[in-house]
Amino acid sequence: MSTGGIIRNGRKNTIRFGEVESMSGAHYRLVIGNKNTSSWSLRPWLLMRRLAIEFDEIRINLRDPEYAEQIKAHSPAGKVPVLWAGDLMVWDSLAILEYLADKHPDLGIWPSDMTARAIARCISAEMHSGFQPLREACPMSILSTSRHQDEFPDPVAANIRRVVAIWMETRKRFGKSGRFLFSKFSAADAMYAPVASRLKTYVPELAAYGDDGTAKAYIDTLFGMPEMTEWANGAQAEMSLT
Ligand SMILES: N[C@@H](CCC(=O)N[C@@H](CS)C(=O)NCC(=O)O)C(=O)O
Repeated sequence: MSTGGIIRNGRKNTIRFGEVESMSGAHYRLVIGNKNTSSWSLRPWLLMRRLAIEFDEIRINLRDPEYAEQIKAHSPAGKVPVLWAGDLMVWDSLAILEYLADKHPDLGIWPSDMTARAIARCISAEMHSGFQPLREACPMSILSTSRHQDEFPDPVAANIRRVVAIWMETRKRFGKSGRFLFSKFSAADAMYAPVASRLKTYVPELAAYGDDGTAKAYIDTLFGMPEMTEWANGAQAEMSLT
């Protein structure tokens, strides 16, 4: 593993895996995988960038044959993402979002209304523990736009219909005063951003899965975020390295 140096405040053209990209004075360190494909990594990264929570970024190349050893240097769980807050290690994307919500109650990481918050947690947990057929059939590849498929096996199609229904229902019920699921960007949007990427890459026509235009517009909202562009640019920069 390249232990590398520290890149200060870097949004550099040249990037390396295994290096620490540092924001001066950042309290957190976020260990992530490849930006093109590491869907779990995108969730906390997007939330932290969007809400301007500063962090040092450590990238592990999951295509390196020795990646498992490299992750183990950061987490015995052997998975990314991992958040280091001082000497506290928080592994697992959803646990990281919950920890950040505890640490930064002023940032509105979950919706402030208790009913909305309960639903936000339900749909986030449903994403976190479900949609395996969709995840297996349509791995995230944020830079790919031409993998459209006209048909999917039934379990995958059922997942797509369920995601569309969740987005439509949530937007209609809680999203009237903004463009995100609960109007304002929240942890639920962070959890679904990689799902949006999958649908964008693989599903040409969401109307076939019940969309009345809400799901399509929501994907556009997520991909219109400058932070998503920053992530995709990072993915592009990594491609030359892998
Ligand atoms: N439930 C975990 C899943 C994490 C996960 O599967 N991460 C993948 C990368 S996206 C990983 O580390 N894969 C390496 C491996 O399984 O060896 C979370 O939410 O953080």
